[in-house]
Amino acid sequence: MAGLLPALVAVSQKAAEVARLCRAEEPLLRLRPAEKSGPERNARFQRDFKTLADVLIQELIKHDLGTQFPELRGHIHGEESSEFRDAQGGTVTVRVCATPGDTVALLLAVLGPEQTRAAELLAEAVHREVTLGDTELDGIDPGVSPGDLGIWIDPIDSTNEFIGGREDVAPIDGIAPEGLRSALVLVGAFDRHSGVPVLGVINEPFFQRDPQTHRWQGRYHWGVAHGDTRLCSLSPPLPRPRPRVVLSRAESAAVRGALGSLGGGPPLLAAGAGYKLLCVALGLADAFVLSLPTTFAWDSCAPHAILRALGGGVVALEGALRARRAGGTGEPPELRYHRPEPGQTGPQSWANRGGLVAFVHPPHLRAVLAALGELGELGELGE
Ligand code: 2IP
Ligand code: CA
Ligand code: CA
Repeated sequence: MAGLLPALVAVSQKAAEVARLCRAEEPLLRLRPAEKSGPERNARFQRDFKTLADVLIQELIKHDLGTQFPELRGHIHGEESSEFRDAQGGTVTVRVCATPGDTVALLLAVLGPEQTRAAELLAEAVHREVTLGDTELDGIDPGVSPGDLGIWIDPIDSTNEFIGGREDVAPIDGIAPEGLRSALVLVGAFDRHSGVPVLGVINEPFFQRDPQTHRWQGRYHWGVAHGDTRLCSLSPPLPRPRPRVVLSRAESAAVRGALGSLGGGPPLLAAGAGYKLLCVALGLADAFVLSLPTTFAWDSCAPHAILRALGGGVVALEGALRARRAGGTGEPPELRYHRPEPGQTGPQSWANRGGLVAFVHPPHLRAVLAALGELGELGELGE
């Protein structure tokens, strides 16, 4: 189906523009993020927040894709609920309205009546037609019908870093350990029947700053992995002889130690699940390992499609270690995106509960699994 990939890229560009606007406009910066509680809260953080940008971006992506591809309606999912607190402490259901004027009116309920300029800027960005000018995308037909696909959106991955807004964090070995750079927009499409990720777009709204204007400039990456088709805006990175690993700061000492013995140097630490997956796709790291249940379908779907397009993938860590212990010689199980985890509700039913390993080159995956296999069960890795 020609047209879906450019549409995913176009919505990610619109989303990135809204993310940049929300950081550039004073009244939007002053808007207090809403704290998540109960099942909405990610256990990775003591306090977990969502901003108007998270909710508005998810709604604009749902709106634009559902309008262009009616077969996708009801199959576009994302991290956030559409509710946000209004200026009086009540609740507004955020959505893209039929006209920019109606969207302004709705945003004013969130921002307060004096914030007309901010509401107008946001509504203008949300309703703007995006022209890509990326001719490479026009010729790509992934050979899959939207009626067979579902979508996972992480409107902003690394919301904490987005809120913190640190602009000048120096990279270490090419990887930004934290800061705005790690806030990404992730839009992935998976096969509704098999759960395999097939199309992915990662947008970096805060890739670099224009040296003259100091305004943030973004960039995007895409990948297609369907049937025998493997296409990607990136080239497969050259493998290092010994894998360099990137990890979450929350990762256990046991995992850090085991992976440090691989010979690729001490593991690098970075914020953002999507950003660490991107580091693997870019070849800044050879593997991202996570032994904790703190990522979700919306974090991994889009990067996973890109990694598959490059010849790699994202496997379920617990399942892969179990198969290895049982003497299995086949491919370790990859993450799937179509079925909620039985017995779980809300976001937890979409958690990558058994952790993950992301890689491009299969020998690196095998080296990582061998190192972690020495440690025992996944539960013991957290110690
Ligand atoms: C978060 C975000 C965090 C990540 C966590 C994700 O998503 O990517 O940065 O933790 O696992 O769920 P870490 O930085 O330790 O990898 P969000 O910001 O969308 O809630
Ligand atoms: Ca996320
Ligand atoms: Ca998010």
